[in-house]
Amino acid sequence: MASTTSKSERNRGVIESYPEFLPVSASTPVVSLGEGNTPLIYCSQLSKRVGRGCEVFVKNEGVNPTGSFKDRGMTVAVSKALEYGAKALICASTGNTSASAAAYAARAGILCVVILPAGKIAIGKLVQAFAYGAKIIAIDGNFDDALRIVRDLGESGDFAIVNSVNPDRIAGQKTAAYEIIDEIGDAPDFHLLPVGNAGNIAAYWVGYQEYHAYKRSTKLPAMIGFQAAGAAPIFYNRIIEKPETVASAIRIGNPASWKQARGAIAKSRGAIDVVSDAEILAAQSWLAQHEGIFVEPASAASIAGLFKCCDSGEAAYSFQKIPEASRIVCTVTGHGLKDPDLTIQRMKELKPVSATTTDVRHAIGL
Ligand code: AN7
Repeated sequence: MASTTSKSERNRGVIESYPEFLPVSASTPVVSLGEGNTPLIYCSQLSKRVGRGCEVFVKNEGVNPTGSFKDRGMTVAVSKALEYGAKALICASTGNTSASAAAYAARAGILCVVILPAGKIAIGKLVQAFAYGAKIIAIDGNFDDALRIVRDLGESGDFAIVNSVNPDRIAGQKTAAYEIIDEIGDAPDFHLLPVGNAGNIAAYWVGYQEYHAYKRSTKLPAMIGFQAAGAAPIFYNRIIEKPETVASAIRIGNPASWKQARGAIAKSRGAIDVVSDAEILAAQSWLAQHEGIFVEPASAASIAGLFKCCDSGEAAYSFQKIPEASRIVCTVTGHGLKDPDLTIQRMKELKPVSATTTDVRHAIGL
């Protein structure tokens, strides 16, 4: 029997919410921080901007326990690692995977080693990995180098790899698609999301297909992925040796789930497209200032992508193809406070005024 999620069950975590769809059994030691069941927020301003009677929802994954969607996959990967008897976890990361792995390892009482591209991790994510007590190794290389090393070390049998090359991660992450269908009663027509290592787009597609097979939904969404223009191997169909983008979370040149992402896009009749750094940052500000949802730059790629689909004839999925009254879900993957540096740069210096009502009125501009 499938569970449905309701507010009173808010903190059950994805394994307890969807055990029948996950590779767990009664003997799996569940390591959870109450991840999942994240808000699916109807966005009136975004819907208005898209027009044509479309409804736009944002799935806000930034409110997971460590502030990103990675927690959904990590609860399953770490629980299974414990079940298999692993003594230590290892991952490569652009930041969020390491924050999540470190937290769940702490909770499981096992060691976590994280391999990171030196100087390329957003400050909040690095702070998290330190706070949770991970063993942190910074390398002179990029994420793709880090993942290569992790795969090598994983072969020794000393570590359980908790990157999305581990199928338990994908299994956990697909629960976000279940939640969307449980909440709105059917799959959306379009699902937009950022793409980095490409695990998440593959995971959502698995989730949508499974629920469809179980007749929980009547349709399948078109999956539309967005890469940063300087780190867009899937879009350009070639490995990018030196990926560059302000969206450090998706600064990946050789995604592990490349093939699965291509499959999801082709089978769902979706698309892969690119958004520029300027478009990403503009979308990040817009979403914060018009909908009250502050996300990290990588997450804003889905919103930048939505705008591109609406505004540009150049988009891989121009909205001319989108029927009126479509339901669109955009996943925003991580919290804005994880990566505040660029927002801080845009903040004007705050000059104190004297502590009088008159001067404060003046400063407000009244
Ligand atoms: C905020 O943490 O790859 O396409 O090592 O942190 O499933 O990789 C993060 C990826 C999107 C891309 N948004 O998801 C890592 C890492 C945020 C992210 C992605 C990431 P995938």
